[in-house]
Amino acid sequence: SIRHPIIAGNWKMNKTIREAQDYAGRLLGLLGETTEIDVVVCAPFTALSTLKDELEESVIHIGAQDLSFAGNGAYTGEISAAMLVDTACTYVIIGHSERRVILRETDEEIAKKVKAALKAGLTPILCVGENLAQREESKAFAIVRSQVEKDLPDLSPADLKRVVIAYEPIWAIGTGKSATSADAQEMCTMIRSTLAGIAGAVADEVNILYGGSVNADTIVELMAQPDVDGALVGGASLDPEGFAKLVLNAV
Ligand code: G2H
Repeated sequence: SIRHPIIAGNWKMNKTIREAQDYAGRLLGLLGETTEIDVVVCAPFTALSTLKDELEESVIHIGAQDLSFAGNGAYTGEISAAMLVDTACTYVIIGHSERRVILRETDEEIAKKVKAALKAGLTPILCVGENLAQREESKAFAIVRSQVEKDLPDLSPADLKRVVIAYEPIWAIGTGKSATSADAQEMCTMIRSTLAGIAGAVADEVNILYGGSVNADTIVELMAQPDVDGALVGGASLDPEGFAKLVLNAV
């Protein structure tokens, strides 16, 4: 494949500074030489500066879980792309379903965040995915296609190539109920053809990940799917030994 696989851990709202420091040291010991896969740790804002100290010089990449669409100024509580770059972040999750559902983020806001990330040189990990009702009504493909089109409007092929997409069916998140690797492959193929419709051949260079209750066992079959280029991992990324095992199983 012309794509270099990515395994990104998403800690969500977990870990103190001290826990983050301990985790980084242990992960470095386990994966400090791993170059076959890009390993990313997406941490809460409060842990990023510590991760910078621990990981900046290593092969392990640092990611955030959100950013502001705005550049700077009167946006109380927000964090800008430049601030993330300042803490050595190179990735940022955008539009996670928990933010879409709980915090009511819209496709319009998400599209602006993707642009802000790209402009600052960050790699956005754009999350898309249908809920259970939508899947049961056979609307999954239409929903995901519409998210991809709305969240990535008028991007040049050069910009689109830098976007990572994570397909995360909402019914499989943190439920222990993973999509089958065939379901994941089918949707990731559809996403790639949607991207080809938007930007042509560059779609073959876009990394498309699967997320939703991925563990050290399920990763093996997922990685064997031709259009699945890695995973976004929540619960199974919280323990460094378990996460390292998952990454090594993906190689
Ligand atoms: C989906 C995933 C990571 P989990 O949210 O983004 O979490 O692996 O716990 O289902």
